[in-house]
Amino acid sequence: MEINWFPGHMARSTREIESSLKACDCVVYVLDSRAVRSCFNPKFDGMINAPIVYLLNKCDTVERTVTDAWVKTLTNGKNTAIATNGTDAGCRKKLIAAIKNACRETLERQKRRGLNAHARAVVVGVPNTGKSTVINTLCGKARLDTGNRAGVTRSVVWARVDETLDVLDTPGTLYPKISDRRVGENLAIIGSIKDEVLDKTELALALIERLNGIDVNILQTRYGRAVEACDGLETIALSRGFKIRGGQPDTERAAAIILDDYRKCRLGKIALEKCEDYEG
Ligand SMILES: Nc1nc2c(ncn2[C@@H]2O[C@H](COP(=O)(O)OP(=O)(O)OP(=O)(O)O)[C@@H](O)[C@H]2O)c(=O)[nH]1
Ligand SMILES: [Mg+2]
Repeated sequence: MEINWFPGHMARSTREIESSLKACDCVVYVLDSRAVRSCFNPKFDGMINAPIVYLLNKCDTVERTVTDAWVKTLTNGKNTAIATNGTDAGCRKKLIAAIKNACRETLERQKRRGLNAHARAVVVGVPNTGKSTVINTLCGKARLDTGNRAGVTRSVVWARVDETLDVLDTPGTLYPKISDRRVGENLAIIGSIKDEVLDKTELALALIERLNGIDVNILQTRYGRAVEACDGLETIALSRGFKIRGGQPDTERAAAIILDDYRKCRLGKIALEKCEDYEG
């Protein structure tokens, strides 16, 4: 499945983000725990010099072992990683501490000079990973618009966390051509690509294949029968009683259902990519 979704506003946002990255004290890179590797945007390669705090966000959608492995791999000298549930106010303290720790050089330098300590962090990530939600949690109030679809935030906006920290929300950005088929599929499955530009039937078939590759019982448990890649959408439609006129199985509705079931974790806590897949 070829994915190409890089509208004008995204190109514009990428340029704006590039200049903010140069001036910030730390970068908060928000990744979706279900497809961490696929959430890395190659456009940012070489743009980031500041320390990075990687957020394995939506950690509630995968097993703890998955995020633990990514945290270990992504934490090194300058950069740190933490698993977060952006919707959970209980994460606030941990998030603020991690960001201020990444900005500590700036904060300490200002203190030494007798200045008011103040740092700026830029929040980046592909669409729908939870950037604005995380910032609302950081600020302790629903300041920014959020929504479970790609492309909610349309322009950069500063938000004050407290007197020593400001964070910049940015629109989710991708890159012009996603040449790796699996990466494109992963991003589409987790909702980082606008649904309107996707062929949902093709995507649902890819998801069936992927889930069966992980464990054939996942779909069997949910839909009460074995779901094969070749006629999986017919099987799901039949199991749910979805029919079109003439009694044929409604495969379009079945495609929408399996994607929704995956995204809402009704199939279980399932990561599409694991850290181990990339080791060695
Ligand atoms: N399950 C779960 N959902 C989350 C988490 N964080 C955010 N969400 C949900 O993910 C969806 C997207 O959140 P946003 O904050 O709008 O994502 P964004 O990265 O700002 O999206 P764009 O502005 O489109 O790039 C919303 O429905 C949030 O409620 C999380 O940790 N776990
Ligand atoms: Mg947003």
